[in-house]
Amino acid sequence: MAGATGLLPEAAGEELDAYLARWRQAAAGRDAVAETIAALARATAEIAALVRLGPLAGALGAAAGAANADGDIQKKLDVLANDAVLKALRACEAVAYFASEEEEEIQSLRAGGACAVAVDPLDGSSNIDANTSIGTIFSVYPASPDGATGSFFRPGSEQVAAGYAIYGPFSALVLTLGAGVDMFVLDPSGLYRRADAHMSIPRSTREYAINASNYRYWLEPVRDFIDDCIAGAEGPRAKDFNMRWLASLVGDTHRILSRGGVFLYPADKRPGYERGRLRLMYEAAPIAFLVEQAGGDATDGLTRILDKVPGALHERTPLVFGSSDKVARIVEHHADSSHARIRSPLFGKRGLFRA
Ligand code: AFP
Repeated sequence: MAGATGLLPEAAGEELDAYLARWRQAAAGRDAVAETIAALARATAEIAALVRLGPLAGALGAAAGAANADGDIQKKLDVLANDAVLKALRACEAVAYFASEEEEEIQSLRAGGACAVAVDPLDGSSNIDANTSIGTIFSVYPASPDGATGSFFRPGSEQVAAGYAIYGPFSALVLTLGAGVDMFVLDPSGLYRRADAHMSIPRSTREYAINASNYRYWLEPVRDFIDDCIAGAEGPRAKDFNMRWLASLVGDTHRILSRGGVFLYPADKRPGYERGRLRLMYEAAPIAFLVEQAGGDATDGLTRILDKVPGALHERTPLVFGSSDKVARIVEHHADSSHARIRSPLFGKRGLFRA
């Protein structure tokens, strides 16, 4: 039955503000994180309203006339999204430091703030004019007494919150505060309402996500894994697989959180891709926190993402995450590559004794 808005059932979910109020009252020391998440929610609701206008808001996918620190050409929406997040965090008394894909340096916002926030303000920029899902990714750390660098150059396991906003057929905020993953859907009035208590990733999957056009650049462990998937029921895995690739980390993550799967953006042989394409601090680490909280795993092929410490603001990392059985198999492939591989005609070009 339609609710007061005429669109929502009466039993629509709990508003994010009420959820955060309950969370902060349940234990001491949570006020700053709750206020930071509320500020990020306001900023992402503002970005969602802009994205919803599409071309009516002007050419959001057009080049903004500059490149970011990592050399990516900035789109208008990259800049507008960064401005929206920075404005909301400047107004939030809880936030001391701000790191962003669109900023050359870490910004100090407020002395005495208890939190440090790293963001990819607009992930999936190449999809803006294609009207496919894009998003904002965020990571929250306790501000360090050692200042800006101490607040961000640390293992991702020290995050206190992480999440993303996805701007798609429905817009939503997917959030972890360290006790599972919840989804809040943006309703027509601009409020986030809880829609899914504790998203979880199935251990196994038959679906992988990778940009297959880069096959010739991949290193052997990734090629071996994908070859086995493509070989399907007649190959060593003895089952068929499916592939998806949205070229939007947020979109691929949301699918994997919703139904399982494994995502790979590996290192490859192209110049500049020696560590893949995705950035550790504001893309891989927050996604890894969410994925682990949902029962999945995230690695660079050899090291757990949440154990890695960035050495630079825009440092890249190979990224593999999703259903834990498949992540484990990809790690095995990477471990195998350090040993002579048995070449056997029985299984074409690869080992007889493969797990
Ligand atoms: P853009 O924000 O520049 O579109 O990059 C998006 C992204 O960082 C990530 O969201 C995708 O998974 C990945 O790049 C897609 O990379 P390819 O275009 O090389 O497939």
